Amino acid sequence: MSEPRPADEGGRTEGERAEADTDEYTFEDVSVVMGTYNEEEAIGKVLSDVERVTDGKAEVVCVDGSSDRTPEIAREHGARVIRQRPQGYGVAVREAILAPDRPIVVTTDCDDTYPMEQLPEFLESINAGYDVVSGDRLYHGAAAMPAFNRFGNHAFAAIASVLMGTHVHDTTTGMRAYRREVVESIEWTENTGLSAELLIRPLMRGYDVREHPIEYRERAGETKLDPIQGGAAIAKSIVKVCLEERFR
Ligand SMILES: Nc1nc2c(ncn2[C@@H]2O[C@H](COP(=O)(O)OP(=O)(O)O)[C@@H](O)[C@H]2O)c(=O)[nH]1
Ligand SMILES: [Mg+2]
Repeated sequence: MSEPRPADEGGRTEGERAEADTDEYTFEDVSVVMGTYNEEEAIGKVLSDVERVTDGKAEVVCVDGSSDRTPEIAREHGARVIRQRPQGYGVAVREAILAPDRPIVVTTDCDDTYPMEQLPEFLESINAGYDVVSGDRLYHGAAAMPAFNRFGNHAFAAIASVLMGTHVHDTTTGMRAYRREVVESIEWTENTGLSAELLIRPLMRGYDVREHPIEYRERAGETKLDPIQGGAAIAKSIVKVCLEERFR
């Protein structure tokens, strides 16, 4: 098989190249979405990073349950804010994913742990044909993650890998890019375990999913997830979702 030619070479005319270029998604096709729950320490930085990295082109949607200044700061940064009574991570993120209509949706946490500087790499992978691009925090060691969570996340990945029969590395990451048709074609059921569900169901339905190594930073502000209760809920979701997909 011959090597594929770089996109900017070969015998294509200007016109053909321009036409091909329009097939590529840009940040004008991207919505960056997140649940926000009392994140006034982090939200300004996270939204400035998105604005800078995407040249102000990505749309930002926050589903917000805060009682602090988070929603005002988000609006000052041009984000669309949808208010929602706090009901947990997954309830907020599901709403955030389904509310916009741009063809690519990127999730993140609003705590400055995820590297918005790597958004262009996520878009590149979508343009290379992947349906889901999942940020793998554990690849570089995740030194900024509390040791208990790191252990839990390795365990979740091991359980999910066995149940799926496919090796995955980080099932509960908050940073992913999805083609809209993927998130709209599946009925989501989980709350605390939504992140794992959003990886497992697409993988088990044959979508092209890629894990992409990301840097992970220390959290600004307090975590909203109880590690023990939340961890147990996630483990339960992983088992339930894997079995449901296997016997679907
Ligand atoms: N709107 C809303 N957002 C939430 C809720 N619970 C968590 N979040 C947000 O979801 C994201 C993930 O929560 P986080 O505390 O970072 O969980 P951790 O990464 O596991 O420590 C953060 O941006 C939170 O503000 C909720 O009940 N409602
Ligand atoms: Mg977080």
